[in-house]
Amino acid sequence: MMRAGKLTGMLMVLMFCVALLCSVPVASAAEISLSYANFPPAKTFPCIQMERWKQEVEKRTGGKVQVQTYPGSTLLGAKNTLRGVMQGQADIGCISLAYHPGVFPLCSVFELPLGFTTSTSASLALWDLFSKYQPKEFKKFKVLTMFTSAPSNIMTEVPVRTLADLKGLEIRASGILSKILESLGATPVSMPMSATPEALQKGVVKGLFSSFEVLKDLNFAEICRYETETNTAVYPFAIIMNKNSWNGLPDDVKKVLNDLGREQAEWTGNYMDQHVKDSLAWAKDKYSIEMIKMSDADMKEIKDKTLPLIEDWKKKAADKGIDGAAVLSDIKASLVKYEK
Ligand code: DTR
Repeated sequence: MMRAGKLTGMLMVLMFCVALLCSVPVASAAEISLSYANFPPAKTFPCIQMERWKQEVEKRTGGKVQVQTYPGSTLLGAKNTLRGVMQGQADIGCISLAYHPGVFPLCSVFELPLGFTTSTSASLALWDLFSKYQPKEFKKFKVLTMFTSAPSNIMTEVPVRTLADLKGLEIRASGILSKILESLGATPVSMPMSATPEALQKGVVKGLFSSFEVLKDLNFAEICRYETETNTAVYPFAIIMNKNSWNGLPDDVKKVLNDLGREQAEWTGNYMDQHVKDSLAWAKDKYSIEMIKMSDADMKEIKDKTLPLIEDWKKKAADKGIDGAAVLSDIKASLVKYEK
């Protein structure tokens, strides 16, 4: 049986604690909450850039905006992000343009072998192109930023040392990059990156055509021990926002998001370029991957065989009223400006 004095003492301590908790200011709940859907796993670069964007938006709005991120297709997957954001199932979404053939007649130009050697230069050039042309292909959305992967290379479970080794080999790609593989004699199997791990494990594909950081981020180095350096086309991405969600934002928040447009493109490019180097070092150390360079003759044949794809793009662009030559001229100027 507890003595009365001890009980009184415990009650006094309890009341003091309650008073202390009531005096602590509770962080004010954000006035605005935005949902941000992303299709690939959390450790891949589209999601890493998403988390950085979230942090910057919450910091620069002084907590007025809270961003709820959904990596790994937990809210919208690769194939339904475009419609999902348009319908308001998510305020914001990440799309890989190559997953939507024919939908982005202007910005799909960035799926071509344009000569960019880094994600940073390609991302800045893509954002500049979008900013200049404001293409109607995005008219149903607010585009918050755009960026690209690093240049694409061939990662396979069997060595590809020559173009002849590519013949008939089933390799995962998407968009115009699938057409690049086809022009080189490979058998492209188009699918989103999120479907690639299962396709590799089941043997549906013998490798993939993408940037090297996935060797680490998706552990592809475990199966694809052979890396053939082609350093060709990149994959363009756009971060799109539901128009009603955008229109409902106060001007001060819109300014924060607009100011982040180009900055986020550059940040993502820088992150990607460094992460490719780190991922290759990691894969060499953990899985002793073999880096393969094809002969100069094979590299020239790759260039010769893929150039016609640029003419194809120009024709399709013209059908949509786009001056392809002017777009390519602007991109050439960006190459000079950013590839110094
Ligand atoms: N392979 C391209 C682009 C890409 C490169 N790394 C990642 C990581 C996660 C998703 C996509 C990508 C693509 O499938 O879009």
